[in-house]
Amino acid sequence: MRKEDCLFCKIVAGEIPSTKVYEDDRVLAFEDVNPQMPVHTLIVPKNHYDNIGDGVPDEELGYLFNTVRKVADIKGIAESGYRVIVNTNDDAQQSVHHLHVHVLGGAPMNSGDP
Ligand code: D5M
Repeated sequence: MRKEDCLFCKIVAGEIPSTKVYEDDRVLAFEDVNPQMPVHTLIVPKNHYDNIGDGVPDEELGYLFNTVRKVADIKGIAESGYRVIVNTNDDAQQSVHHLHVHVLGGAPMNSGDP
């Protein structure tokens, strides 16, 4: 499943470059172009879903969140700690409407941080 004119579908397809952190047949993790923390990696399912409420199968969601742990290991923040954010729709200011998980870390965070 792929959506025309979706930025992250184009990144998954390699049509727009990204700095890859992890990839397998189901997910892609890449560096956020506008990092809010020393570590700021995005993880997307290769299938297109607008957001977490877009009928994502449980198994797909589980796989996506398991990838968070892999990315935390790869980025070396598993022990120091990290924050996981999934912005959804307007109130959360979701700007790219392809489900994605932000993994943020690499420095101590305060409650007002992302
Ligand atoms: O977050 C969408 C995130 O996507 C935001 O942190 C910037 C990031 N972004 C936008 N374009 C790119 C490209 N081309 N590469 C990498 N990262 C990108 P949201 O949760 O929707 O507000």
